[in-house]
Amino acid sequence: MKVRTDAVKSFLVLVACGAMSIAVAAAIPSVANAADPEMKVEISITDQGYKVKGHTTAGALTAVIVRNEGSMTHGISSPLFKAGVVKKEGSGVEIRGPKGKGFRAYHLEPGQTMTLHFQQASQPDPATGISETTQVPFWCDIHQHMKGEFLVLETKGEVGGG
Ligand SMILES: [Cu+2]
Repeated sequence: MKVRTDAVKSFLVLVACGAMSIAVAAAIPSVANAADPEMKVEISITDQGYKVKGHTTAGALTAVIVRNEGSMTHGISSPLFKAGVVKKEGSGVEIRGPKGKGFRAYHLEPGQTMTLHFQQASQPDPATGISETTQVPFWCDIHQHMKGEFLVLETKGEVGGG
């Protein structure tokens, strides 16, 4: 009887080890994904307004990280989020327009963070064919005096040396 118990025990140990190596193997691809060259723009919100760190380039996938460091609910809205935001992660709530149609804003409670994965294509001037650096303006739909922007740099033919 004792021998049989030991056999069951070592079988269980083997199963546990197997599960662990599967877990380790599964963790490796996500570490590789985190190293993807995604651009980053950080927006912190206080009750006074927005603080923006960073910029992005046209066509680049960008993690726009929004933090509400204020004491009340704040929003962030931009016409360019409608087409540009491919995915939202974190606590933000999407606010729809009248009758639940269309995007209006994202709302964030105090202390919350969300990430908007954003991408804006090059927008060449139809007359000249030249693409220029553009701005993504945004504002708080709750407190309309709160405004900010980040830049989308055009890299084609405009980058200086060095
Ligand atoms: Cu606000």
